[in-house]
Amino acid sequence: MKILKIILIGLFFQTLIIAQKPNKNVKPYPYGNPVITHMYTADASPRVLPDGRMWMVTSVDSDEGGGYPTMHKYHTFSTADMKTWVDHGPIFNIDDIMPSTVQKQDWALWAPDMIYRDGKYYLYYPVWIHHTDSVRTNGAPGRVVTSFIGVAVSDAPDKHFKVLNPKIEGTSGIDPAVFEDNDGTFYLLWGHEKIAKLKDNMMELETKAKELDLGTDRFMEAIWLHKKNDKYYISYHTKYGNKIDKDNPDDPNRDKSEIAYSYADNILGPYTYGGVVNYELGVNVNNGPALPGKSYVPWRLTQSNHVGIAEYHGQDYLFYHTSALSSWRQDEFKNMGTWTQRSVCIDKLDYTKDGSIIPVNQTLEGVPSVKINQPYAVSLKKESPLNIEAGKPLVFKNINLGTGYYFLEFNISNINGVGDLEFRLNSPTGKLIGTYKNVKKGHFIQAIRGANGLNDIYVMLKNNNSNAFATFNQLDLIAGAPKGKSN
Ligand code: FUB
Repeated sequence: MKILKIILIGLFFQTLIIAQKPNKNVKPYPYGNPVITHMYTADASPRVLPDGRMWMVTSVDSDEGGGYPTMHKYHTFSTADMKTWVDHGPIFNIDDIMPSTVQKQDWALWAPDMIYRDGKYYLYYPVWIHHTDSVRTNGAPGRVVTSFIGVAVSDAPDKHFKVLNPKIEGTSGIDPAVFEDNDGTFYLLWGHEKIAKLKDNMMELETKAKELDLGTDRFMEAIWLHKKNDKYYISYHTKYGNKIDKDNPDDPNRDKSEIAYSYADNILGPYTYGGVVNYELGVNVNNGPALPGKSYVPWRLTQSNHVGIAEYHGQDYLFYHTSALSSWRQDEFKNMGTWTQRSVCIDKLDYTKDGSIIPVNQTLEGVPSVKINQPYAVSLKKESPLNIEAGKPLVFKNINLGTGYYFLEFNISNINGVGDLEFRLNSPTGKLIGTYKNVKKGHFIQAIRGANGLNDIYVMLKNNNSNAFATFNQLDLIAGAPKGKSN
């Protein structure tokens, strides 16, 4: 009950209409963080896609003011070097989901996530409905808030997404995060520590939502799941309470607005509390411009924080957001900026030897440019056609996976029986890097994880019937270096 109350208080503050100053400073933003400086972006969800680029889908904060109720669209952005981002424009907006009978200011699109599966891109979005006092639900007076998760689909991450399921039954709350495990199972996480398996159609839950045990009561929102060396990490924005003294932001008695994490060996937990991933926004920024009369940067924020974590060629990155750009565009860092005019920042995320996350160093300059010196694709198929039989692995020796490949692309021209294709490193029981479930005839692209360095690749058809077989016409590792443009 106490947790629910704190969450509701947090959400209440977030929905306040925000007064803000005009963005009148047109001088170019001088630093590398935030990474997008021509508009306000928040809630980044990063993922490498089959073109080998790092993509992110973001919420969009309003230029004109209005705060969280005016968040009405998503953009996608991509990069080939982690430094230079291309804006692919709006891919979804509130008119795609809102009935014409309701008022626009009552509906908002908050933190989304996006994933690739079988030639399609799935966008999971939280619909936040904030009925103003003029609107009555079932005749009941007062303000009513509700939120749930919908899913939309597209053929490309930079094309318009169409609604697939406007409300996924069994969800309520915000901040969906989607995750594919190495065994080919897709999970949806959202709201208040909830997780469920997704059906193959990606638009319904296969299992009932389970409430995760994160080993702490610090969780507030913005759940994110990533996996590293077979360990599951769940990161989240912590409850920050309402005792915020702007003149004493480091007050030791105040619950801090941090990104914390919990870890587990099993995706469903129980998880153990691990500590801080990202301190409050603007804490310990070296050589940052100080707010006049203060010792901290003008985007020192004691509320709002968000997390997305993704690996790109051997380095993990934390995606978060700050109001540095707002403070710059309003009056060149003389004031705090508006905290609901947020902008996505990226910094490196590292681990200790035992797998603990080292709190991220928030930087002004952002991350260095990444150069990838390996081809986009490595072909594994040596003969044509190539048969794989159940129980008899195909082995490809000494494959140089360099700093990483992110997908396997294959074409199956013939099949007898149905089974799963497993991809492992170095032995039939070695590290599982990806699984394609219930393989059929056709062309497929399957995500893989942890495929780097020099390895033997084992491909196995899992079927109890020893007569089962499949015929590959193509079997390539792809997304080693980005396709096409170099930035
Ligand atoms: O951006 C709107 C909301 O603020 C998100 O859904 C939360 O995670 C917080 O970032």
